[in-house]
Amino acid sequence: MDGIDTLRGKYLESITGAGDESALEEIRLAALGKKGEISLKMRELGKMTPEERQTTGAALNRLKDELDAALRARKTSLADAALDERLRSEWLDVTLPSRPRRFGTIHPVSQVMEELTAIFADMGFSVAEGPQVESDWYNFDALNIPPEHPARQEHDTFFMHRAEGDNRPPHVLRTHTSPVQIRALEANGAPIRVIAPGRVYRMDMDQTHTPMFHQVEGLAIDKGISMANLKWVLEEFCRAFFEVPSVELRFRASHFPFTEPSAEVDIRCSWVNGQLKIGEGDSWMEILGSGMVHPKVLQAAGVDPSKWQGFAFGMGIDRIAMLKYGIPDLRAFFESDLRWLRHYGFAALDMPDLAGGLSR
Ligand code: 2U9
Repeated sequence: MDGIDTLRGKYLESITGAGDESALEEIRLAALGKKGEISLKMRELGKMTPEERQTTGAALNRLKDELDAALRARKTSLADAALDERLRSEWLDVTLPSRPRRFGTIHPVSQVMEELTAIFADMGFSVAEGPQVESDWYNFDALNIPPEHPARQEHDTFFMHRAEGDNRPPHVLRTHTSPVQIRALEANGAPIRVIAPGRVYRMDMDQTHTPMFHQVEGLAIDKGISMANLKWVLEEFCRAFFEVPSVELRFRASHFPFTEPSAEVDIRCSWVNGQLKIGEGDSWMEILGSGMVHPKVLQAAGVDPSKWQGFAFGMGIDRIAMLKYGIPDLRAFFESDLRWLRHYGFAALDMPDLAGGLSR
């Protein structure tokens, strides 16, 4: 029995002193494993007298249970201590303010594109897109601008390269988004109501011109369309876009190859302390060009001009963005100056919608 008490003392002490689970496992094997001290002692029972075997066997079984319980208790207490330590060291103050992070902004051109798309969509116009490198047919001929037409020179076109000896007319960087609408007409036929916003290119660079700028053009073809419809659509657009209760437009006769009759459109405005006010005043400002689509243009797009007619218009997106948001210099639009972008840019969630942002 003395031996058993010594074993108990030895193993209980080492269990209490075990620092981690692997130390506990080593102790378990040394005491209770197949070749452990207690298992060996169990094997010696066979050599004992029946009386000795009974008392020693019972005492060994009690010791086994006791050590087993002590091992489990120590294991639990080690796990609790480890968890306490993690809770202490991995403490996190979730109430701390987050680190300041710079957000990007929406470019005024993108914002204005979204705004005008929302307004025209509300009037039944869908959005069409097309290539920026165009054939001269789609950019010029189909729009009633034949090769010898002076308007070709006025467009300050960028021409693409052709291989030596290839005498086909070169492709061009589109000078307006009109080819997009020719393609939309060809693909869908009449009736149609589309706008075509996008980049256009002209070889021009000064205070008010950049070689790449943005246009939106609109096209509505149906039966019985007149300039009265054009006027209403443009007035509704200007009222919603500039967020004013009423606008007044003035149509001045003009000339474009792709429309007949053609008109340049001015909006009533005034300048108060150097600030533009749209909708009231004694001044007029040109904001877009428009007209009834020329029969030759309809024909070129595969639409019968004896059955269908319609209006078209075009305006500069950068320009109306400058007017609406008081941006003074066009060239800054494309300089990617972060300070400018942060100042004039819009928050990502500032999405235009007719119920909220744009008054109706
Ligand atoms: C088709 C038929 C006709 C589009 C039109 C204008 C008048 C116009 C200028 C405004 C300022 C270009 O950005 S700007 O320099 N545009 O004055 N654009 S009518 O006429 C079309 C378009 C497509 C099939």
